[in-house]
This record gives sequence, structure tokens and C-alpha cells, in this order.
Amino acid sequence: MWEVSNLKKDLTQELRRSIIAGDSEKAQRIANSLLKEGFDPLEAINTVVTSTAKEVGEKFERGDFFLTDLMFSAEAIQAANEVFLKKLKESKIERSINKKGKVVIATVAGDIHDIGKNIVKLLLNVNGFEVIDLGTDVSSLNIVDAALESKADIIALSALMTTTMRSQKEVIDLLKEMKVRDKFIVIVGGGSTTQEWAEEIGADGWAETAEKAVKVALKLVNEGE
Ligand code: B12
Repeated sequence: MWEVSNLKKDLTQELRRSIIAGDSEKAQRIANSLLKEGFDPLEAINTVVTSTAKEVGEKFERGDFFLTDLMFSAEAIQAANEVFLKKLKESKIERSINKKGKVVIATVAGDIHDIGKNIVKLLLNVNGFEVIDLGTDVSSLNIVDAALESKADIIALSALMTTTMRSQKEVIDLLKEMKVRDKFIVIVGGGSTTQEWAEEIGADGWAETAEKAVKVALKLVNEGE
């Protein structure tokens, strides 16, 4: 566990407030200050940023936040994450880079949320996977095509909304239809998804966080060897 000094506590509160206020510049400044104080970047993403993102979502759901507020907060989340992810990348010793396997990652059709996907992408990458990022709102056919073309080992699908989760199922159904399901490990994740959902649609793995996503990917790749 990280020792949380009063200064760090104040800074995490400040970061939370600047995200809620949608102040990207301040969020970035405070993120840098937290790092200077020795705060672990992954811990910062997993605790402060993710819990504030949840808080922002709840405000939006309750009607306390308009879409513009949500958008400003999203920008502040990304600004802070940029600082943390950069640090994380620098601090990781990249052993056996790109030797663990190839991952095609995408946010599924109809969904433009990519903050979580980008964290998963970076953590997979610094843990030795080659990652091909197809971006957001990617059609199921494009995902399957890219996976086939690049001879990927893993297809990783992110979905944040109850309405777009079904696109994860669509990708798996398409793989089956094209008789290539057994060529790939499919992992799914994103705010609206669960382990039960992953099992229901026939995915090979699910994870609640990016860190756990890496563990699941490593386990599944090793099992397949
Ligand atoms: C930021 C945000 C936005 C930003 C997105 C910016 C961006 N570049 O991503 C903007 C403002 C653009 C936005 C737009 C919309 N949003 Co929005 N948004 C959010 C918010 C507040 C935070 C999401 C986030 O980044 N969380 C932080 C990250 C770190 O968490 P995460 O994505 O879950 O990722 C972690 C894990 O899930 C996992 N993971 C993620 N992907 C994967 C993939 C794999 C393979 C694995 C294994 C793991 C994994 O690892 C990640 C890191 O640990 C959420 C609220 C919430 N509680 O999620 C609403 C939320 C997702 N949005 C919502 C809605 C409704 C919308 C809009 C429809 C609003 C509108 N009326 O236009 C649009 C959607 C447009 C579209 N077609 O996609 C709803 C969805 C409701 C639902 N359940 O269906 C939510 C839940 C808010 C709410 N409570 O109402 N949004």
C-alpha cells in the first residue's frame, strides 16, 4: 500500500474536484504534483480517476450534469490519465516486448468511450503484448477482418453502455458464422459488462479492471500454448 500523506490526500481531493469542474489544465497540473509526491500512477488511475469518473456518470444519470458537463469532465479525465499513463510507460521495464502475443483491441460498434480501452491497451503493451488499436465505434466486421489479417491471438472488446454490449456478442457470433471462432481468444470488458455476460455470449475472459485484464490475457495465452 502507498503511504498517503495529508498532502497526497489534499491533492487527490483537488484532482477529483478539478475533474468534476471539467478543468483539464488543473487536472493535469495536479496529476503531475501527485507524481512528484511519489503517488503510484496506476494507483491514481484505479482509485482517484476511476472513482471520479463513476461519480461524474452518476451526476449525469441523476440529471445534475448536462452532456456538456460530462464532456468537460471527460476531457479532464483524459488530461489526468495522459500524465499517469506517460509515467507508467516510462517506469515499466519492457521485458520480452511484443513476445506475449498479438492483441486487436477496439471499442465496439455504437460506442465512443475509449478512456478505459486506452488504459487496457497501455497495460497490455507494457506487459509484453503487441497491441493493434482499432479505435472506437468499430464495426464487428472490421474487428474480425483486422484480427484475421493481423493473425491476432486475442480480440479485446470494450463496451461501456448497455446498448452497445450486444456488439460484443455480435463479434463472437460473426466469428462463429465465419468458422474462425477457435482461432482467437476473445476477452470482453467495460463498465456495463460482467463475468456473467461474458459467459453468456461465449467470451473466453472478462475483467473488471485493466490490471486484471492483463492477468486474464496472460493466463489465457499460456493455457493455449
Ligand atoms: C467519460 C464518459 C463519457 C465521455 C467519453 C469520452 C471518452 N473519450 O471515452 C463522453 C462525454 C464522450 C460520453 C458520451 C456518452 N455517454 Co458516457 N460516460 C462517461 C463516464 C462518465 C466515464 C467512463 C469512463 O471513462 N470511465 C473510466 C474508465 C477507466 O473505466 P472503464 O471504461 O469502465 O474501463 C475500465 C474497465 O471497465 C476495464 N475495461 C474497459 N474496457 C475493457 C476491455 C476489456 C477487453 C477488458 C478485459 C477490460 C476493460 O478496464 C478499464 C480500466 O480499469 C461514464 C460513467 C461510468 N460510470 O462509467 C458515462 C457513461 C458510460 N456514459 C453514458 C452515456 C449514456 C453516454 C451518452 C449516450 C450520452 C449522450 N446522451 O450522448 C454518450 C454516448 C455516445 C456513444 N455513442 O458512445 C452512460 C451509459 C449508460 C448505460 N449503462 O448504457 C454512463 C454509464 C453514464 C451514466 N451513468 O448514465 N461519455
